[in-house]
Amino acid sequence: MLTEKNLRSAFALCFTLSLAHSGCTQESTFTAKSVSRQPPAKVAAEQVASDDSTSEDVVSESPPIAPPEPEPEPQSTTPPANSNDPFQECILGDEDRAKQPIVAKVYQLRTGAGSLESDFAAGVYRTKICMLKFDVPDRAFTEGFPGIPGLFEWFAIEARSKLVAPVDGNYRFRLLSDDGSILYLNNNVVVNNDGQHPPSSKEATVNLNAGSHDLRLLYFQGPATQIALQLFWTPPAKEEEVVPTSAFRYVDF
Ligand SMILES: [Ca+2]
Repeated sequence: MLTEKNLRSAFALCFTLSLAHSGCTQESTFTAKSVSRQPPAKVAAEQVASDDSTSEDVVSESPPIAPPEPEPEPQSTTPPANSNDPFQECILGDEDRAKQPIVAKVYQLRTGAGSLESDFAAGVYRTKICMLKFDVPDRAFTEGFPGIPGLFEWFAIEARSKLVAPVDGNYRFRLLSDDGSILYLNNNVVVNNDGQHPPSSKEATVNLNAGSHDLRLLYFQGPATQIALQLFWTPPAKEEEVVPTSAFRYVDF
């Protein structure tokens, strides 16, 4: 019977005598094949052990961690275009600038301020806000501005934007306010409604070319707490309306 022990002995004998006999070659080949089965098995076993080790290392050094919860998409705080809040925190994304086309700086005036002409220059800058349009009907103002909730009297705002005239022609502007206000277009006074007074309006007509025009609007609030600030226009062949948000373009201010 050909046992593995016998085959090993035959292989050893052939190797020692360096015989070229075909039987030896066949036997040694067979033996080699028999023996050669071990290394791959061993390598495989080692590989498994290595794999296990690697797995254990990974487990011990890096315990399973649940994937992080995806960051929730930031909710836009951009107010809707029809928001009733006239004074809003400015959201500075490009898209938001288009939605909030009017930028206004808020100044604190001295107590007892009587007009823009007499007191605006001495105002103390407090914050910057954004507006969708000038549409604050006569109402109580007790909330104050974003970031300055207590400022509801003796303040002024200086607003800037581009005003886009859709066509050439005469435009009538009406400025209603409590207290005073002044509208400038292209650095010229168009409507002067300055002074401390209850809700009242003044108007003027100007000829504008189609396109954008520099708009600056000053407003001040005297004693608490009623305020009003509305800017109306009557474009050529149109009815009067509050100048819509779509007519304003953001300017860096
Ligand atoms: Ca007032």
